[in-house]
Amino acid sequence: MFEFSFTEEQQMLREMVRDFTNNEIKPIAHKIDAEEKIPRELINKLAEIGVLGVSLPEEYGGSGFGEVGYCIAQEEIARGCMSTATFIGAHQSIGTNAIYLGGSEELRKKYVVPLAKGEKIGAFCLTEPQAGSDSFNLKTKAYQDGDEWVINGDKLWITNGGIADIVSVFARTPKGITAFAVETSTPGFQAGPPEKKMGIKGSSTNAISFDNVRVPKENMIGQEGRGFLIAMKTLDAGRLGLGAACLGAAKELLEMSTKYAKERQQFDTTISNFQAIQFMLAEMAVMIYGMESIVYRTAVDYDLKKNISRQSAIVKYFCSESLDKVADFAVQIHGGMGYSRELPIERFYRDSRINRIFEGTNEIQKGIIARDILKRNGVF
Ligand code: MYA
Repeated sequence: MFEFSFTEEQQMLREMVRDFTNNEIKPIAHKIDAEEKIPRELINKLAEIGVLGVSLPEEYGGSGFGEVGYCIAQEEIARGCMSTATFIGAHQSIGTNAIYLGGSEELRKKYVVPLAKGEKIGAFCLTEPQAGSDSFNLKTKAYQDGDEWVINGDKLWITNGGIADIVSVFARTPKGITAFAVETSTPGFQAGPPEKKMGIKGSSTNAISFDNVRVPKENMIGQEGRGFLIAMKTLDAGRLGLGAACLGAAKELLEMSTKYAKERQQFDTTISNFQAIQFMLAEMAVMIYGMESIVYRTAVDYDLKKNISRQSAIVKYFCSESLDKVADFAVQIHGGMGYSRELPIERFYRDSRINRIFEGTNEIQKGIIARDILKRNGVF
């Protein structure tokens, strides 16, 4: 029999994170957006409840819930604040995960443990001014000098760039692209000011420069020349988690829209009695059911150690496109109130848009999907 249900532990995790979001995140989500900053106290509390390492094994400081647990947590966090979900995604799903997936046992113990416990903050430094979608075209270079590697170059659009303690950096070396774990306190590491953005304003996005940044040779993540593969494998998980965050936001928007439609009176009745509104709610629910189905199907496969490259590109594409439509319907149902800063709808609308761009644009996702389909002669 094929059964699709969460375990008791997974349900408890969801309830715990939902309570946390309701009590600790929702009351300050507007402030996070307005002040463009996630308070350190919130980050510490997220660490305390184990969310900053929720997917990672307990032996590496995590909570041991795997990718399914990570998706559950991100869904619930995104219901309250997408800036906070973005912070967690960059810290855990790509920043820390690159070291976990590619790193030696020593490197995992040295860096994954404090990152998973939330004692340190992580980030993922791949993108450069000329290497956005074309991520192979890196100009950042590293050369070996005795027992150290010396990194020089510029990174752009680095989420958590200004607040991270340990970053996963991708640089060109004689044998190809190589990944390194770098402590941001190392001389020569410099983060620029936070970028001014349309949405996810609470999440810090910075340019970073590396000026003769020296790292011990043990800080190489995996083997020399294997960095691009590590980046792509890491993004497989990242894109899936992004889909989960989109799902949580979409569910929140549907709940808010349904409640509002049942309260708002026009023409002597609630607007929920109008077919135009009902159809919007129905379309939102259709997309949410699709999102939920593919997020957890893919997360289960990831935890079973199956290759999910094409599937995670599909999840990322479908969930981010769907969330944009769901957010648009939510604004429409709320009318003027959806456009006003009095309600969180307009914040969700702004925050949603980035999901079609980061972790690989949706055009890149379609390219990945098409390439795989062509390789398999169309067999799904
Ligand atoms: S992080 C930065 C995001 N950037 C990107 O995603 C870059 C997009 N570009 C690409 O993905 C690649 O460049 C593409 C590669 C796909 C275009 N597993 O010949 P290739 C192998 C295993 O395809 P290219 C960010 O935004 C491949 O087989 N292997 O290379 C974070 C080949 O090997 P071989 C793989 O044509 C923001 C080799 O690599 C995989 O250059 C913050 C080269 O491949 C794979 N998957 O095209 C995020 N892929 O030669 C926070 C490739 O041996 C998120 N290979 O055959 C938080 C979200 C949640 C909150 C949201 C709320 C708002």
